[in-house]
Amino acid sequence: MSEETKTEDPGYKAGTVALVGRPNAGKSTLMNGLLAEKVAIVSAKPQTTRNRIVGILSEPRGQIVFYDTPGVHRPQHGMNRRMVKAAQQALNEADVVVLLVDAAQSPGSGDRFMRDWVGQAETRKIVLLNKIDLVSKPSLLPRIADYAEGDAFDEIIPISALTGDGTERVVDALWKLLPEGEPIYDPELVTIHPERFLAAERIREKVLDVAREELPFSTAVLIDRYEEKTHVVRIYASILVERPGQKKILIGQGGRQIKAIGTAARRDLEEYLERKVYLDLNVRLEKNWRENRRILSDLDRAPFDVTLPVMSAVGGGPRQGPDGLV
Ligand SMILES: Nc1nc2c(ncn2[C@@H]2O[C@H](COP(=O)(O)OP(=O)(O)OP(=O)(O)O)[C@@H](O)[C@H]2O)c(=O)[nH]1
Ligand SMILES: [Mg+2]
Repeated sequence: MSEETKTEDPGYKAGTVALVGRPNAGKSTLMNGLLAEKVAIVSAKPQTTRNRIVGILSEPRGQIVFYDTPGVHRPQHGMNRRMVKAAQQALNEADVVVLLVDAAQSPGSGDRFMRDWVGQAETRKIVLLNKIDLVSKPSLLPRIADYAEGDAFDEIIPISALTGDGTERVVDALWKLLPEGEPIYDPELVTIHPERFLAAERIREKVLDVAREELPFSTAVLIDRYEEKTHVVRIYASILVERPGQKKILIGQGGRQIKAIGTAARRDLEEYLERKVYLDLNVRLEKNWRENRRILSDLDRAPFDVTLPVMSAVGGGPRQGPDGLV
C-alpha cells in the first residue's frame, strides 16, 4: 500500500471478523448484505460455502475484513474435514468472531455445540439470531437468555440477513470491538479472490439451484480454461460428479438440465464480469473426488491462486467434449 493511501487518523479501525455457524445459518447472505455486493454464493442447500471467502468493507471510519466460512458439521469426507478446518482456522485468526444462528429452526445439539465451540474462543464475540423475518419476537426471548448465560458473548443481536433488519447494529457493534490500525487491504477492493474462482463459484451456485438429494454435496466446479478478451470472456469449466447416475441427472434428458444450468450461469456471469461470456460446461465423472488429495488441494488453492495451470484439474488429458455448450 502506498504512503498516500495510509490513514493518519488515530481513530481508524481495522481488523478481521470471522462469520461462523452451522450450515445454512445465513453467513454468506449476511456478508453479501453488509458489502452490498455478491461476493459469496448463497443457496437453500446446506454446505454451500466450501472455503474461507474474504469480503472487505471499507468506510471512512475503518476497514472490516470478513471471513465467510463453511458451515460447521460432522465431516464424513476429506473435503468436509477441510471445510470444518477452514472454519476453525478463521475463528482462530480473526479479531472478532460472529456466530450466526438460524433462529427459525428449533435449537438442538448442533447449536449447543456451536455455542460452546465459539464461546471458548479467546476473542471478542457476537452472536446473531438470524432469520427473524420468519419468527415471532417473543419466541426469541428464551434463545437470547440462553446465549446470555455465562456472559460469553459481547453482544446478542437479532437480525434478518435477508431483509437487512438489525444488520446496522451488527456493524456498529463490530466497529466498537475492532482494534485501531491501518487498512489491511486496498480500500478499493471488495474481495481478494481471483475472478476465475468467483466465476467457478457462481457456476456451482447454479448447479446447487437445480440439484437434489446427494448431488449438491457430490459436485464441484473446476475451471479448465479462462480466456479474457476485451469484449468477451471464454470460460471452460468441468462440473465434477462422483457416479455415472449423477452425470446422467445433471445432463438431463436431451441435455436439458445442463443447458438450463449453463444459461443461468452465463447470464449471472455476464452481469458479474460486465462482458459477454462464452461458457462451455462439461460434466465429468471423478469417482470419490471428495477423498482425492489432488483435486482437494486444487480446490483449496483456487480461491487464492491466480497462477493455477490452465489444466489444473486431475485426470488431465483432453476434454471429453462439450455436453453443455451455451
Ligand atoms: N428468510 C430468511 N432466509 C434467510 C436469511 N438469511 C439467509 N437466508 C436463506 O438461508 C439460506 C442459506 O443462506 P446462506 O447465506 O447460503 O447460508 P450459509 O450460512 O452461508 O450456509 P453454508 O454456506 O451452507 O454454511 C438461503 O436460502 C438464504 O436465502 C434470513 O434472514 N431470512
Ligand atoms: Mg455460505
